[in-house]
Amino acid sequence: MNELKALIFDVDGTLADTEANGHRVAFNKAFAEAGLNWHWSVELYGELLAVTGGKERILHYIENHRPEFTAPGDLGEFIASLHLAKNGYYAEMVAAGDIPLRPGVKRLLQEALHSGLRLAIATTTSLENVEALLEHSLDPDAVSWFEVIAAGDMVAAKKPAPDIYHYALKALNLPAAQCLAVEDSLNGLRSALAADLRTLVTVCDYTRNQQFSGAALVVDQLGEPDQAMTVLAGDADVATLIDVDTLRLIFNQGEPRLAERA
Ligand code: XBP
Ligand code: MG
Repeated sequence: MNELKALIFDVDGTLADTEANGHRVAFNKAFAEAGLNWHWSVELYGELLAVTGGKERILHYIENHRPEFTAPGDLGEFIASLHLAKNGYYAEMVAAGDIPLRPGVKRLLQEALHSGLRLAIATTTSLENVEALLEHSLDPDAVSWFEVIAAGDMVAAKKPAPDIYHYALKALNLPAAQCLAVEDSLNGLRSALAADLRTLVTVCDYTRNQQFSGAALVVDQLGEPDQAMTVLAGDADVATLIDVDTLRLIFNQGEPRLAERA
């Protein structure tokens, strides 16, 4: 039987609720700064999250919501500069401590490290955004807790494609059968399953109504000793939080079935 050797974490929505009060707000500030009358409400942003990647999301918005828009110059360059400005505002918010981690994240990461599990990240957002979040919201040294940070444009195809997980597995030099992914969204789960990874889903506000067929377990949060999680799908026995024992329990329940990966 395969032994669990490493955990591969998504970032946005999984480590922290970065979207509604983080990236979304930063996108809107960048739009205003560029003199655009675009505003992404909490509700619209939830729809736009179907498209992963900030640059890809802006392009999708222009094509579907602003078909009359003409960029000043090259569209790709215009989107890239808007996205850069967005990330500047996002970095300010993270540095100000405005984006706390979700319950149980710090506890689980520390416990995993102490028990000898290797840690990695596979995310759609940029390396700079991940490092800022780890440093300011987790621990000044937290970047070094992760052996691999697979992020953003390091791969051509973003989630739900498996590329970012393939990249992380290759850098870890481990087979998928010895790793567990932690995700918050259907796009993330699809990406992990397509890379043959068993996957724990911890839903966030934007994803709690999605269907997570193929997940090893679906919970509403990782939980804390004084804040029990709710199991939404799967079997965590009597566990009230996700700790390393719970991860091993769900890992040993078996590989994702082929039919569930589609
Ligand atoms: C996260 C994303 C990202 C963030 C914004 O998806 O789709 O695009 O919304 O980050 P996941 P960037 O959690 O599945 O990785 O603007 O840097 O793309
Ligand atoms: Mg996510």
